[in-house]
Amino acid sequence: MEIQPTYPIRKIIHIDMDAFYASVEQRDNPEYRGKPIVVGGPPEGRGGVVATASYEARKFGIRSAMPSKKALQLCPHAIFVRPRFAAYKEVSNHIREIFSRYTDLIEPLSLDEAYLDVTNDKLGIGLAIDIAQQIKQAIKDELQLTASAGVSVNKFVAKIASDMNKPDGLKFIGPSSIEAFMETLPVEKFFGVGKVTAEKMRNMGLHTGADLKRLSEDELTRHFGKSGKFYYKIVRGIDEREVQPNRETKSMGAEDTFAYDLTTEEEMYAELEKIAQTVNNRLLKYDLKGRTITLKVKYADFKQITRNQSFPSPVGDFETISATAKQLLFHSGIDDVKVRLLGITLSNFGEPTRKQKPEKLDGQLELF
Ligand code: DCP
Ligand code: MG
Repeated sequence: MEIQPTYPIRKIIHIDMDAFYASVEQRDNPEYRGKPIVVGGPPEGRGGVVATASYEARKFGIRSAMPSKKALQLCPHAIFVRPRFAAYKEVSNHIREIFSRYTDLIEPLSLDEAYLDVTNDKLGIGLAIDIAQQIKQAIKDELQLTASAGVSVNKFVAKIASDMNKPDGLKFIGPSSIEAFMETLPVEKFFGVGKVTAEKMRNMGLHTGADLKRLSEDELTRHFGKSGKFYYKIVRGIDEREVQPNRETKSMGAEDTFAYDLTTEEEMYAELEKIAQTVNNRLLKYDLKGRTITLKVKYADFKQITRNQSFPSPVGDFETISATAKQLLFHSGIDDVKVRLLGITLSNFGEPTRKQKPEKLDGQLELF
């Protein structure tokens, strides 16, 4: 009897623009081309962070989310540019229009990144590699920008692949090479494995996919909860997640656990400003605004509280996020407390006309 695979075989492309904001700036300002460009907050003053850097700037070690001050230290002749989100949004709309020539199954992950399911492409091209090549060419011709594409049979492998030959890359990982590829992959590259889980895995002697593969599904679930089931499959190259064209983001935020407990108002406010800046950047990247701001505080004794405030219309700017979070923190009491974690989340992204009570967010803050 022939054994049929129990999971679907799809043709998935993951597209990601190269050094997105920086490339748009270099395209629109010829004097920036070939130069180290840092897009983000200014290096003077507090709280400025790098949104992205041109490839020329990355040679100096400059990376996204790094304080702009540090970027300046690494490369004193770098050119610092404030982001122009309207320009990035316009490019984003255009690339999505290009994608839609080939398929309607498009799941944007952010302004510069999307999954496409081209199992049944609109033009009947059939070969996913050809489709990826044509999309890259259209982006070059129509937008004078480069993108990298990953092609495979599922989302996870396609996403890993798009990152492998950046910039201007095209990488195909076919079904027969997936398992071998997974075995060499470091654990932190696996979907859903953050810093904390990666650390836990390394402490257990699990460094690569091959190590993960030695554990049974039960063992993985015992150690990593529900995600264990997912790891079990993914390390065998199985990822059944569909490309979801209308996926809704329910919340977006950032949090930080501190190396030592915060005890003064000044320290807490400074950390909240940093977190607010990260949240603001993420909201811009995903083109979102929300009507509810939630503050999460974890104390030294691991007690945790959340406090939220809702607005009549959606907000997303740094000032509002930072001021609201500080106010919520102030009202939760800051005298005689030891704070080990602070987090800010935006939610309630729906239409403002739909009357809703502020969401209760306790225990729902995992969606970062
Ligand atoms: N971005 C941001 N803050 C971050 C990460 C990213 O504001 N911490 C913004 C700037 C990026 C854009 O999102 O240009 C896309 O993010 P990517 O992670 O795809 O990074 P890039 O496109 O800049 O570079 P790469 O060529 O590595 O994809
Ligand atoms: Mg990118």
